Amino acid sequence: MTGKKKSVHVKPDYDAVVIGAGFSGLYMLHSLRENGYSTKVFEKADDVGGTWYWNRYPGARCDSDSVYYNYTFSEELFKGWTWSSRYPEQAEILTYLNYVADTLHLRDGIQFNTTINHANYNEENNLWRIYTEDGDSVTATYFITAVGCLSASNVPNFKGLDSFKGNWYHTGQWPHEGVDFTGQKVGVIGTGSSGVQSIPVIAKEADHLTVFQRTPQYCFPARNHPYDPEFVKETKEKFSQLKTELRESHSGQIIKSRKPSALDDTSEDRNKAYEDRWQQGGYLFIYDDLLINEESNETAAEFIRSKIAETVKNPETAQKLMPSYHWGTKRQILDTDYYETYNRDNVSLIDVRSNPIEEITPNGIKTTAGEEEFDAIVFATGFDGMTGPLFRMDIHGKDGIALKDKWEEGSQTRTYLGLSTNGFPNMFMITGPESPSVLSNMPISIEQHVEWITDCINYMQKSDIDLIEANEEAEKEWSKHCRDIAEETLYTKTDSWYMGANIEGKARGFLIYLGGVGTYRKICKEVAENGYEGFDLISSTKTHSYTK
Ligand code: NA7
Repeated sequence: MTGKKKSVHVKPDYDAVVIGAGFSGLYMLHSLRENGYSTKVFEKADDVGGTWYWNRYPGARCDSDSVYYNYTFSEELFKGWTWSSRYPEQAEILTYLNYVADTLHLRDGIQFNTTINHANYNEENNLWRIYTEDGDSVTATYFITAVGCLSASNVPNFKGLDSFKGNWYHTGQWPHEGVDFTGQKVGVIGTGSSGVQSIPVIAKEADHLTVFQRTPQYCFPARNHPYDPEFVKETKEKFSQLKTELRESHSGQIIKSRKPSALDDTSEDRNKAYEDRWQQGGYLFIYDDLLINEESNETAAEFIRSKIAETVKNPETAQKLMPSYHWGTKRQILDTDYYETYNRDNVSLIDVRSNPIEEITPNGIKTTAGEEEFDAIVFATGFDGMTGPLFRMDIHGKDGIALKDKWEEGSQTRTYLGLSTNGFPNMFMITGPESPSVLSNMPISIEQHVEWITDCINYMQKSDIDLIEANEEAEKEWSKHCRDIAEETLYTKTDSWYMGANIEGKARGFLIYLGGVGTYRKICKEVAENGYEGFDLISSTKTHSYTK
C-alpha cells in the first residue's frame, strides 16, 4: 500500500543509525556510505568484532568452514585474506574483522564504548531518536539493528552468586587478558557450544574441573586442520562461482553428498557413512530427512551415543553424557576432544537434571547431592537469543509501544521477513527473528539483509517515500509461515534457545525461518520487485539528506 501522510519536516542528524560493529554493522556502514547516506554506528565495545570481540573463552572457534565464513560482497576483500585452517580460533576471526574495518576505512564512522539503551520513534517527525546510556541522543531517518542474535549473555539467577569468594566468568564476556586456571579447582556450568569448546582446554590447565551438565549433547568431531594452500588458491580462483553457490544454497554453506533419507541405506551402509564423516570431521549432514523423520533421526542419535560409549571409559559417566532428545534439534556442536576429556583423572561430571544446583555458596556450588568447592566458576550458560539483544535496547515504536511488550503480549514474536515489524516504521533488523539467521552461515545471511536494506532505502529515496512499515497482515502470514515450516521438522519437539526455551518466562516459539537461505533470498527479492509487497509505504514532501 502506498499512501500520503503529513509530517513535520525536521532534518535528522543522520540518515541512518546502526547499532553494533560486528559482521552486520561493518558491512551496513560500508554499504550505506557507498550509497551516499550519512551513517553513524554505535558500538558498546572499544573495538570492532561483535560476537568475535566478546567470546574470547578458551577454545572459542568458528564452527562454519572458514572459507565460507567471510564476506563475499567484495572480491578484493575475499582474495586479500587467507584463513589458516578450517575452523579458526576467535583471535583469527577478530583479526579478519579488523582487516575489513581497516581496508574499508570504517572506524571513523563508529562511536565505540557507547551503549544504546533506548530508541524511540517519533511519529510527528517520522524520525528515530536513539539514546546512549550517558543520556546523549541523536536522530536518524532509519534505525538499523546489527546487534547479533547471541549477544545478550544469560547468567541464570542462582541464589547466592554475590556471595561467591572466587572469580566467576561468563564465556560471552571473557576477560581480554585471559584467565590462568593453573592449580585451580574450576566449575563449568553448561554444555552448549561454548561449554564443549572450553571444557577440554580448561581441563588441561586446571587442577580439577567439574562440569555441571543439564542436558547432554550430541557432539561431532571438528577435526580442525590447516588448509592445503592449493585448496585456498582454488577457492580464491572460483570466487564468483562460490559466491553464487553460497547465496543460492540452503544453509549458506557448501555441503556435499546428501542423500534423501537415512532409511534408504542399509544399517551397514548408513553406519559406514556416519563413521566416515566421524573420521573426516564436520557436520553430520548426510541425509536430508534427519531433522524431519524421527526414525532417521534416531539412526544419527544412536550412532553418536555408540561413539560416546566407545570413547568414555567410565560407563556411568558415559551414560550421563548420552543425550535422548532428537539429534540436531539443539545447536549442533563440533568438538575437539570433548568426550575424551572425561577420561582425565582431573575431570568429573555432575548431572544437574538429577541433582539441581540449589545455590552458589561463598566457596563453591551446592547441588542436591552436596557442595563442591571452587576457586573459579565459568558460566557457559548461553544467551537470551534473538530477541534478547533487541529488548535490551528498549525500542519503542508508534504510540510509544515497546517492542518487548508487542512481542511478549500474546506470547508471540512477530516480524515480516525477519527484517521489520509492524508498528516500528523505518526500523530494520539485520538477521532478526524469523529470518534464516543462526541456522545458516551468518555472514552470507547478513550480506543478504544488508543489501536488501540498502536497496530498500535507495528505492524509498528515489520514489520519495518517507516511511516504510511492515503490514500487520503480511507480518501475521510470515510468522505463521515460519512456524508452519518449523512444525514440519523435529526442532519444535525440543526445548532449545531456538524456541526461546532457555530463558525463564520468555515467549515460546520457533524464531528462525527454516525454508533455506536461497529460497529466502528469492522471497525477499520478489517482495522488493513487487514494490515492497507486504509493506505500507508512505510519502510526504519531507526533505531528506540523500546525497548521491
Ligand atoms: P547454549 O547453547 O545456550 O548452552 C548453554 C548451556 O548452559 C546449555 O548446556 C544449558 O543447558 C546450560 N544452562 C543454561 N542455564 C542453566 C542452568 N540454570 N543450570 C544449568 N545449566 C544451564 O549457549 P552456548 O554459549 O554454549 O552457545 C550459544 C551459541 O554461541 C552457539 O550456538 C555458538 O554459535 C556460539 P540446557 O541445554 O538448556 O539444558
